[in-house]
Parts: sequence; structure tokens; C-alpha cells
Amino acid sequence: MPQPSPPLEQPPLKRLVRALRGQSQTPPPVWLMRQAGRYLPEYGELRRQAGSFLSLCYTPELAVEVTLQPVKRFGMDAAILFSDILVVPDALGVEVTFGNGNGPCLTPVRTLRDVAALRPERMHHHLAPVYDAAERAAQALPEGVALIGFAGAPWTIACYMVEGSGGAFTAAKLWAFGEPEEFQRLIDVLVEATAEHLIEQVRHGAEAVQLFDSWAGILPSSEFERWCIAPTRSVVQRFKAIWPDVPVIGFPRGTGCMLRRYAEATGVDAVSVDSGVSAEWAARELQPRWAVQGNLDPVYLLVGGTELTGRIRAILDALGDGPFVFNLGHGVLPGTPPGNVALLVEAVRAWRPRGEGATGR
Ligand code: 1CP
Repeated sequence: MPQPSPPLEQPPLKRLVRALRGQSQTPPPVWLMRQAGRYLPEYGELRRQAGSFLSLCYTPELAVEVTLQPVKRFGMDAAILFSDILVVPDALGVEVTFGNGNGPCLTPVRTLRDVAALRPERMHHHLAPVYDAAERAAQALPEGVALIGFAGAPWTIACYMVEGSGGAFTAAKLWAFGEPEEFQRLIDVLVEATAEHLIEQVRHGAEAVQLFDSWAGILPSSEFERWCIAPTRSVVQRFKAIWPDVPVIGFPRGTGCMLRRYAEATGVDAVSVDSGVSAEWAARELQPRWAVQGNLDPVYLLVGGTELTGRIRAILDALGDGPFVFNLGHGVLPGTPPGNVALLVEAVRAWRPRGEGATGR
């Protein structure tokens, strides 16, 4: 009698995904926010080939190559899809340009009429090259390396859309605090668009997603619930309705002691912490319930040497025993010597918990 064929084996979960699901890994997986980009000479070449920054994002062959560059050079545990948080407003029909080194420039959205002119129905078509890049990157990555998809959180995207540029975002705050019902309409559009964008990236191969709320820290505590937490919770709920097992990392930068409330209320699986809170605080207040990611100040990558390796070890000693993903508190800075990124990855890989020999862990 022929034996029944064994059930198809699922590939083992990647180290990044396991850590984000709450399983400690020794040593913890490592990747860096903005690990692709201007500090890498090989990025500069492709950037010139593409012409504009957005055409780099929308040319799948080039976007895949840039996504893979840091992984090829340094061997991180994850690649973040090369794109930008501002492709969402671009896809909604807002004109977005990136001047040379001057940051982004957008046609400001400041009235209900501007909100009504947004075109969510064209988003999917517009972002097709990004999803194509995700699919190709997921296939091209070395075994065991996970692909991370991402989006800006609604508050942070609204900041850029209302202001029309980077900066202090006073126009966005003025609208949010002065005419909250109007501003809510913009946030509602962004909640849908953001969830859709994350869901599609997973459909095309991303294995975890990160929500960048880079400007959550400029909200006063009285407005934090309404403009950071509530929209994020809505995005996570929509995403989880489609992909319940795919981990979501939340990064509400600059929010200090509010991080705990954020994690409790939004439903994220993991919290990315900036360098403003200590690794010990994160280990005590967050790690018992959520995976933690972070939190080396990117300036240590400019400093290098034993200051860098000492800080890495201190963070790992505080957080490395629990579910943890080594990362920075914010993105890699332009001008970072690539050799220091190599040193970082090596130092994380060499780390073992204290007393490992004694306890046999
Ligand atoms: O080549 C160039 O001149 C463009 C520089 C650049 C790069 C490399 C921009 C313009 N965006 C990116 C890629 C990018 N942006 C990635 C993928 C690469 C990777 O991480 O390896 C990601 C995840 C982002 C996310 C992003 N874009 C954020 C959130 C993270 C953060 O830094 O807080 C934000 C705020 C942006 C907006 C943006 N895009 C680019 C710039 C210069 C900015 C910041 C503008 C400002 O300071 O307000």
C-alpha cells in the first residue's frame, strides 16, 4: 500500500518573526531603520541612475536592489522594503517632490475641499510598482532574512500633508486642535489608505510591518489619544482582520512614558522605542507583554569604537533575554561610516546572555 504523502512542511519561522511574536532569540535579530540610503556608496549610484527619489521608489528593479544592498553588505536578519512613507499621499493624488537634500515638498491639504479631492480609488494602481518590488525582494532575499513592509501612521502623514513640508508642523496642529471634526476627515481617509497599503505589502511578500509615527512626540498629552492612538488602533484592527498572524511593530517616536499606553491601546505586537527611554525601562514596562525593538542612538554609529560596542552591549544586557529586535532609536544618519554598521551587526551576533554557561540557557 502506498504511504499517504506527509503534509506539506511549512518553512520554519524566521528569527525576526519569532522575536516579534514574543519568542526570545539568542542573539536577538538585528536590522536598522533607514539601513538603505545615502550612507552607502552603492545607493548613491542607483539614486543617480533613477533621477528622482520617487522614480527610485517606483522602479521595481532598482527598489529591489536598494532593499537588498544593506543585507548583502552586512547580513542583517531583515530587509525593509525600499520605499517611503510619503508614497501614500503621492498615491492619493497630492503632488510630492523631494528636493536635493531639502526634504519633501507637498501641495498642502488644508480644507475639506482638499480632503474631498483625494483619490483613494487610484491608490492601488499607483502603488503597483511598490508591491511588485515587495514581491521580487521577498523572493530574492537570502534564506532566513525577513521582509518588512511599512507605512507612516495617519498622524505623521497628515503632518506632512497639511504642512506641505517637514518642519514644526504648526499648520497641522492648528487644524487638528482648532477644527478637530474637519481634521478627522483627513485622518479617516488616511486610516483606510494606510491599512490598505500594509495589507497589500503582506499580500506581496512582507512578513511583518512597521508603522512609523515619527511625529507622535509633538502631540500634547491631551491630544495623544485622539490623533496617535485612535487612528493607529483602527489601522491595526483593519490589518489584523486580514492578517491576524502577521506582526505589527509600532514606532511612536518621542512619546516617552506614553509608550505603555500606546502598546496597550493600539494592539501592536511590538514597540519600537527611541533612545529617549532607557533600555531598562523598556525591559521592565514593555517587554513582559510586548516584543521590544530599539534603541541605540544613531549618533553612536558616527562615534564608533568601544563607545559604540559598549552601548550595544548595555542595551543587549537589559533587553536581550526577552523578545527583542536590535535596532536604532531612529534612522541611520547620512555620513555614517559603513564599517561601523558592520561592527554593530558583529557585536550583536557575538552577544550572549550573562551566565549563559552557568545556567545552560
Ligand atoms: O536619496 C535621497 O536623497 C532620499 C533620502 C530618503 C531615503 C533613503 C528619503 C526621503 N526616504 C528614504 C527611504 C525611507 N524612508 C525608508 C526605506 C529605507 C530604509 O529604511 O532602509 C523608510 C522606512 C523611510 C521612512 C520615512 N520617510 C520616515 C519615517 C522614519 C523617520 O525617519 O522618522 C519619514 C519621516 C520619511 C519622510 C522623509 N523621506 C525622505 C526624507 C528626507 C524624509 C524626512 C523629512 C523630514 O525630516 O521631515
